[in-house]
Amino acid sequence: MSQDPETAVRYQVVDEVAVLTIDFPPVNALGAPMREGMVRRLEQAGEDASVKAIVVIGANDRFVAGADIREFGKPRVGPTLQRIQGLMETSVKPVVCALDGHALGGGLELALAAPFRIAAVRAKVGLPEVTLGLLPGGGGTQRMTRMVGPDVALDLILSGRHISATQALDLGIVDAVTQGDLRMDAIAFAKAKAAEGGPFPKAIEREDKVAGTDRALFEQTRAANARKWAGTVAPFKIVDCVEAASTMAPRAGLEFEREAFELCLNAPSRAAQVHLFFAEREAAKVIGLDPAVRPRDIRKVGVIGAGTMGGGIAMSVINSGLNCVLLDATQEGLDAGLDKVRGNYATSVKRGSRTQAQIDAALALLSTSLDYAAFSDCDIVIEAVFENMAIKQEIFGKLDAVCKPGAVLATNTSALDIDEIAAATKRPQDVIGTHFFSPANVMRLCENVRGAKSSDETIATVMAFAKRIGKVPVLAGNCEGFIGNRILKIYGQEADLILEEGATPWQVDKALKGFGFPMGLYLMRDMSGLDVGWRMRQGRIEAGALDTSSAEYPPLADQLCEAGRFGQKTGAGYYRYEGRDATPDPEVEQILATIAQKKGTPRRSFTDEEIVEQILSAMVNEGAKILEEGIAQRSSDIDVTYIYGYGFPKHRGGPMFWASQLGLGRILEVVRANHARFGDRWKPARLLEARVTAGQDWDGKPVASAR
Ligand code: T1G
Repeated sequence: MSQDPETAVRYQVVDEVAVLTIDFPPVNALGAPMREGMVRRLEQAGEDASVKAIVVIGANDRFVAGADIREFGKPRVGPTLQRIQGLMETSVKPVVCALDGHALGGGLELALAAPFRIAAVRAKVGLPEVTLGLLPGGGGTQRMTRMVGPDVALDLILSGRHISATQALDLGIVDAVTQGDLRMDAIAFAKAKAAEGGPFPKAIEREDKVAGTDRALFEQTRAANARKWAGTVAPFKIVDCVEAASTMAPRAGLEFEREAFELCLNAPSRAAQVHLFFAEREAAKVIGLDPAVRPRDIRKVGVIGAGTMGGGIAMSVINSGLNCVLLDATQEGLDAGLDKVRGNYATSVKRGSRTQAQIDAALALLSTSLDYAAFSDCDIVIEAVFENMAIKQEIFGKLDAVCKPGAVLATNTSALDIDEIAAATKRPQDVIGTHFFSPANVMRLCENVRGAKSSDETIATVMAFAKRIGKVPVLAGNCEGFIGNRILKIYGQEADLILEEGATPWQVDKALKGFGFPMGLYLMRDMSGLDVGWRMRQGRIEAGALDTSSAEYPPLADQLCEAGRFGQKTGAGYYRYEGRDATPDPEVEQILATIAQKKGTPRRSFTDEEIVEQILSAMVNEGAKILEEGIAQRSSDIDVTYIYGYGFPKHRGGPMFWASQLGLGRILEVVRANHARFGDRWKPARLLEARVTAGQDWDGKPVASAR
C-alpha cells in the first residue's frame, strides 16, 4: 500500500503539545510510509518552538500492530524503526505514546523507546514475534528485559501473548491507564512531564531489574523446552537475547539482538510461519461468495449430544459469550456431559488459564434440555452424536420440524455425506457441516463442509460463527473425509505400508517427531486405543465395504487387536507398556516380517528422511487432488487444516507449503517413482504434474514469486 507519509502520520498542535496521529490502515503497521511519516513528524515537533511535548497516538482506536509483515523477504525501503526510536529517546521534549486497541511487536517496541506510555484500559500489548518465527528485533528483548526483569521478559516474549493494560501497568510497562479520553489524557500527561522537565527515563539504560541475574535461568529455560522447540530457531535466540540484556551493555545488547533477528528473518521457519499468518486469514474468505450476502446474526446456539465433542463445542460457545442450550437423549447423558464440562473448567482454573469468575460467567450462559422444543429460538443447532447416518437423519428431521426459519442446521460429522443428511430436511439450503476437532474447547480448527445445496448465507454464517467462537474456519467440499481426514487416511496408510517394507513403528515415530510432529503416529494410536478403529473396520468388512485381501490393506492393526493388543490401555499395542512408558516390542517386528513374507514384500532399511519424504509426498499428492477437485479453495487452506486440526508443525507451514519449499518437482519425482512401484495408489495428481510442467507454484504463480 503506497500512502503519503504525511497522511500516514498526521500532525496537530494542541495546547503546546504536538499530537502525531498514525493512520495507516488496516492496523497501523510499521510500513515504510508510516515510518517515514514518523521521522518527519518527530523532527517537525522537535523544531516547532510552540511545542513543549509530543504525543504519539493511533487512529481508529488502535496503536500499532507491529512491523508490516508484508515487507518481510523484500528489499528494505525507508527509515528503520531504530531511527524513529533514536529520535524519541534523544528528544529534549518529553514523548508520550498513547496506546489503544493493540500495541504489538514493533508497535510496542516503538512505545518502549519513548520515555512515557499511557494506555486506554481496553488496550492490549504484547511481543508476538515468536508466532511468526521471529523475535522482537526493535529492541524489545533488551528494553522489555530491563523494564520487567529476565524471567517476566522470557515469559512474555516466548509466549507472545497479549496482556491487558492493567497487567502492563502492574509490570511497569506503561506509566498510566485511563478509562477516559485517551487523547486528552495523553496531552495532559505530556504537559505535566514537560513541566517537570528532564532528563526523561530511558528503558534501555535501566539496570535495577537485570543486576545480579542468575544465569542458570537461561540454561534451565533452554533445557526445559529443548524438545518442544526442536527444529525452530526463534525461541532459542529469544533466550540468548534476554540473557544478553541481562549481561551486556545496552548498545552491545541491541547489536546482539539485531544479529539474532536477522538469523531468524532468514530461517525457513519465518517464511513458514508468516505464510501461516496470512493463510489463516485467507481461509476465512469464501471465493465466489455473493458480495451482497451477509452472515446471519448468531445469538443462541443449540448443541445436540452432551458427549466429549458436544460438551467441548458448548464450551467454545459459552466461552465466547454466546447463549447455549445443550440437549441429550437422557438425563444421565446430560449429567455426565455437564460433569465433564465442569471438570474441564476446574482444570483450567488450576492451571490459571481461566479465573473462577470467567467460568461462572460462561456457565451462566449454558442451559440443558431433553426436549427439542428448546431449540425453537436457536440461530444455529450443531449435531454432535454418533457417526451413524440413520441417527443423524432422524435428528435432522426433528430439527427441521422445530427450528425457526433461517436457523442453520449443522452437523459435526467427521466424514459422512452432508447431502444425505440435508436430504432428511425440507431446508437443505440451511444444512452444513461444522467439523470440530477433539478436544473441541481447545483445538482451533473448524472445518466447515458445504453441501450441494448449502446457501451462500449459510456458508457465510458458519464461517463468521467459527471466528466468533475463536476457531480458525476452513471451507471444505463434501467428499469422504473432507480435507483433513482424507489426508489423514493417506498419512496412516503410507506409514503402515512402510512398516511392511522394513521400517519399525518406533523408527517412523522418531522420524515424524524429528520433523516436528508433537507425537508419533503409532504412539498416538496406542494412546487413543486400536480397538475403536478395529471395530469400525470389522463393521465395514461385514458389510462388504472393505477389501482386506488387497496388497494395500495393512493387516498389522487387525492382528494386534485380534491378539488383544489394544494399545496403552491393555499394556500392549504397537509398543509394550509399563504404565505410560512405551518400549519397542520385538514381537511386533516379527508380526511385520510375517506379513511382508506373505505379501512377498521385499524388506529394506529406511533413513528418517526417506520415511518423512515418502509419507509427506503421499499426503501432498492427495492434497493436490483435493485442490484440483475443488474440495479445498486454496492450497494454503490445506495447510491451515493440517496445522490447526492435526498438529502439523507450524514452523513447517503445512504440507503444501513444505512441498513448495522442497520444490514441487522433487515431490513429483517421489510420487512417480512410487507410482511405478506400487501402481495407482500413487498416481500423480494432474494438478501436481501441471504445476511442475509450467514451473508454477500451487496457486499458478511462477515459482520465483512465491512469498
Ligand atoms: N502487517 C501487515 N498486515 C497485517 C498485520 C501486520 N503486522 N497485522 C494484521 N495485518 C492485516 C491482516 O493480514 C488482515 O489483512 C488485516 O490486517 C486485519 O487483520 C520489528 C519484526 C493486530 C491483533 O504479529 O495479531 O513487529 O486479510 O484480521 O482480528 O520486532 O492482526 O484484511 O487483507 O488479524 O482485528 C508483530 C499481527 C509483527 C501482530 C488485529 N505483530 N496482527 O486483529 O484483524 S513482527 C504481529 C495481529 C514485528 C518487530 C517485529 C492482528 C491484530 P486482510 P486481522 P484483527
